[in-house]
Amino acid sequence: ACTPVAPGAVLLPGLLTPLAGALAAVLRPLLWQAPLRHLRTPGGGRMAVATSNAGALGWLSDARGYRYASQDPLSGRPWPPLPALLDAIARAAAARAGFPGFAPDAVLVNLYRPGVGLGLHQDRDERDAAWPIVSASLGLPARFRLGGLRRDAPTQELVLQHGDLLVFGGPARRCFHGVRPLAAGHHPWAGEHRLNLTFRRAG
Ligand code: MD3
Ligand code: FE
Repeated sequence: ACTPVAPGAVLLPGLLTPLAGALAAVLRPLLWQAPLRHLRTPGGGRMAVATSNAGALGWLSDARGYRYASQDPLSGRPWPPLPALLDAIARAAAARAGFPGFAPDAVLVNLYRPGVGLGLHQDRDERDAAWPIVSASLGLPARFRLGGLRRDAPTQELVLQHGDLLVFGGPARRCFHGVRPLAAGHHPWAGEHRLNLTFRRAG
């Protein structure tokens, strides 16, 4: 199935479910090299979502603002390379959604626990918004919110399940979006967690 959920947004439900074991095997060493951490926000807060990155570029937030950088500030070393399996998943999903030629140079890893959500925001730190963002959901389900180009536009809710892929391109690329606080639960693959991977062409 390849379901349009809004202009430019395509849901590929359950596509990753058969790959969950292989994904765990590539994510484990990646998150050992570049551990998940709670970034500081420019306003002085602490992000409730824990994040890490792989690829040539990684997304960062600190007192100086939001940006992509080629090194992990925790280690002073480059981010781990984007594993071939992840690169192939992102390219295939983008192509199926109508974006052939998508070559991600960054994957942002987001870890949620029960009670943790992500407020409405836009993704605007990438150089060229003509490239889509590919999102992969693993573990506990989440209520994802997709709004419009203004923060106060109405939002639609979509439940993202383990194994789902979503591609945001075209008009959806600049839409406000967020995640409701995660409900408590247990998932056989992820325990008390939801893991989200967002593949980007940042540079
Ligand atoms: C819609 N992540 O990393 S993924 C993010 O589930 C982010 O962790 C959420 O928002 C998460 O920035 C949502 C789906 C997603 C990602 C990027 C988008 C939706 C998007 C960019 C534009 C529009
Ligand atoms: Fe986002």
